[in-house]
Amino acid sequence: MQLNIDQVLTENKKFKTNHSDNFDFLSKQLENKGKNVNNILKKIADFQVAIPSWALGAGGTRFGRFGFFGEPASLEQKIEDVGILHALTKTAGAVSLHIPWDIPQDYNAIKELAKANGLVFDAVNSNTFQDQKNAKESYRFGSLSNLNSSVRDQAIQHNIDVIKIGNKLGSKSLTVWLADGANFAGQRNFQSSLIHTEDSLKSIYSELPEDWKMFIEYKPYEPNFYSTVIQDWGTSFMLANACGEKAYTLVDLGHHLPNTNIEQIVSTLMLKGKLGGFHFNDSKYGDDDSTVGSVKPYALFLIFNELVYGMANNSQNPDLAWMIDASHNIKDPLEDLLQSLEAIQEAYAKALLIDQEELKAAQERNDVTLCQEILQDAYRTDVRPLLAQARVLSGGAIDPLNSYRSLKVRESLIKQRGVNSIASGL
Ligand code: LRH
Ligand code: MN
Ligand code: MN
Repeated sequence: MQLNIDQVLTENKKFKTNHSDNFDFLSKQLENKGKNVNNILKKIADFQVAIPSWALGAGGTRFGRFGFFGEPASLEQKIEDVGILHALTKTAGAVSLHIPWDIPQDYNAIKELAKANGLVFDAVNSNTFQDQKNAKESYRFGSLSNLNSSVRDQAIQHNIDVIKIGNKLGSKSLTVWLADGANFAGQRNFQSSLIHTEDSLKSIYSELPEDWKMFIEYKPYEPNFYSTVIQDWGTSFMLANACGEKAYTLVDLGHHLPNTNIEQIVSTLMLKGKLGGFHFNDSKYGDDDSTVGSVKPYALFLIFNELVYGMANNSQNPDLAWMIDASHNIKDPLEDLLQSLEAIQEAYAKALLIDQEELKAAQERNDVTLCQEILQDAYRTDVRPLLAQARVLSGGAIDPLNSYRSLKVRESLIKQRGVNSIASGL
């Protein structure tokens, strides 16, 4: 199923007057404050976020999975789902594949389909956290860090195979996330685990095409509950430095212990030119993979403040690979992703409103109160008309979620795919 522009434009008629009133009011207010609204609109429109192929089915917990109706049963259908998100929002112009959950069969056909939906292929993700069908070796006791060199070799080869798959699709980066670690104190020697991991990553890195990047994702715990080899940004940063200039740290918002100052991590990594990718989600407790901005929207805004600062001031840091890494087991996954996309754009737009010059001057005067006021003034601005206007200018929907419902997208998907279709891969 593909949404066409006419359906979106017809929908927009319903919201047009209201939207114009809201946008005119906001842009006047912003212009009175000296903001360049057109510049902000352009930045919002240019901000594209990849959708992971694994977020399109209703996810689950280890205790159970409640499938949602009309889930995409093949990679083709997943790409169609991302196409629907992109047609409505014009901000989901990329898809990120997890291998072997989503291995293309016919590469040309998949590339054509992605193109027809206005999508490119973002980072490819390797998977050495599960045993694969017919694999010779098991990852029960780790993959790239395993004490057994045959297991490490198998995991290295898998990553190289994933690079080859990504290359055929036009991807330009590999994301490595390792579940490796220990469940019990004394189970593993920390140093030998780290040494093996570094050596394995270097072997993968040596097979990276010239114009590719490697992202090293960290996470403090889960599935191992005593120690994780790449547990924090420092370990990832160290490994990225050891590999070389095409290796970077990837920050996943859910991969921090409670109250970690993620905005400071982002800032440090950008200063050092080593922030490569970003996984958006939100959480209350751990790696909850909740809808972006649903629990801690102010924290997200503070993170975006550092990202915006870094994008403007740290030319040593490359363009970032943005991706949503969220999934929920009771919501319609497409509705969940529409909400996440909106929350990301909202935090970004608010951060763009921060007057950096004024903030710097207030910081230099140690006017702490004013510093806070400057941030909060931006945060308290309702930027939704800006997001809607950026979408209108790109041919998207004024109100994506509303239109998704009134166009009865899920109902059509159920008709096509059946009530019981279950997302492939997971
Ligand atoms: C690990 C993770 C990582 C995986 C994805 C499925 O928690 O964030 O990015 O590849 O989830
Ligand atoms: Mn992630
Ligand atoms: Mn995660």
